[in-house]
Amino acid sequence: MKKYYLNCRFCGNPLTEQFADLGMCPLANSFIPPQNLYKSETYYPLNAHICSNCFLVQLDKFEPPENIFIDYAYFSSFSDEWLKHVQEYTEMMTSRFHLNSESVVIEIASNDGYLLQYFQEKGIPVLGIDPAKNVAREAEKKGITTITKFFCKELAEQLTEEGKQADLLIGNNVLAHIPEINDFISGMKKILKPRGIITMEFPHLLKLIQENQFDTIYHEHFSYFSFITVQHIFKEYNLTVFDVEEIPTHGGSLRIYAGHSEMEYTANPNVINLLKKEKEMGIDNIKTYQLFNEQIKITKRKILKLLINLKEQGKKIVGYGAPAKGNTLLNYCGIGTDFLDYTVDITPYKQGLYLPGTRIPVFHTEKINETRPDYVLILPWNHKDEIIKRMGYIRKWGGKFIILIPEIEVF
Ligand code: DWN
Repeated sequence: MKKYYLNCRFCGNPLTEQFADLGMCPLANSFIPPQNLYKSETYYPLNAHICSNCFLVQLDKFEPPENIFIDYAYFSSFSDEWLKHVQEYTEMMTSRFHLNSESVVIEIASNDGYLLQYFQEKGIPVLGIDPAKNVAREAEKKGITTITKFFCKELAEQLTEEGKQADLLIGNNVLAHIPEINDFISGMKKILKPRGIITMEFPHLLKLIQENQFDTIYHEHFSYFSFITVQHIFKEYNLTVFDVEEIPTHGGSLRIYAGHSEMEYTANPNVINLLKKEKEMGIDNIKTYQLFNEQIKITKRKILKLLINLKEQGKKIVGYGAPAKGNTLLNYCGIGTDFLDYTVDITPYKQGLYLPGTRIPVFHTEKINETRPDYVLILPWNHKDEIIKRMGYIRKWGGKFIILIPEIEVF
């Protein structure tokens, strides 16, 4: 059975242009328990293509979402900054769209209830949808009803029949994780009340290119979006994107606002300006994408030069964080325990496990105080400020931080 496609998952155009070839890599969140250390591991081509018709950057689907997201390693509530971000979002949406106890807020990929908890506190009815049973359990503990299924058109139709439609339909960092994007968007169209609003946040492809964020390419991110492409996809399903914000999360994301086109929304200046900015940056020109591969190779060589140099000086280097993106970077650059003695993470689920491919052990953050390494390589660079605040005590023994993306920094 063909397990991957060679046509654009949105427009069907044959994919002929390569965007990034990151070699062979295990699934970024397939952490290894100790008992499996001497078992084999599956590697897949990590090879992103760009559609020359709709400019959707995408990966082949080697593993279906069922094999990735049912037992999931990522818990959104482990970042204070991220919780602050979504709490501010809740306040803004409640006032902008006059949400109240009569409204219904539905979040697709609701994770551990990190966001819906703030609407719930306001007495606004919420419903979570997330297939990851282990993560959804945490949401249920917060009293947030969560349907542990993948969102799709069929589920949208079933919920609509049950009278469960959304005044506000939220999808943060989910769009990239959807292989069947056409079915997903038509499901959103279905479950949205006539005057309902959709907001979605997703990493901005323009930032990925401009800031060298090649490590955010991994198999659970099936697609990578520019604003032009998202607007085009929504329009295909009679959804109008009428507002957009550039936000700093996850290395630079977009938050879009959309509604039924039948409500005749007009695009505001933010939309017009971002379209103009993307065109000026060549986001609708295939040549822009053809340079990225070379950019990645240069970055890899710079990273290896730094780490080889430090190891030749006899320095002790450890990782901080066990993010999915870290596994792309470490596997692509060939950085194993020959460079990093271990890494740490505040997520209990990850502690005691080993990173996929490199088999670098993941410990509790306390380990750093015990071993007092010379350098701490921050793998989730998108949380740099929060992590430096949390780990500032390494200065006591002269410890330094290393950041590799967007540029190498040692400080
Ligand atoms: O798209 C996705 C994004 C939203 O989150 C998912 N596919 C999976 C995940 O990607 P990631 O794992 O690269 O995300 P983060 O947010 O960069 O991962 C942060 C990791 O760092 C988590 O394992 C938690 C950990 N962490 C920590 O140990 N100490 C995070 C902070 C802020 C800390 O202080």
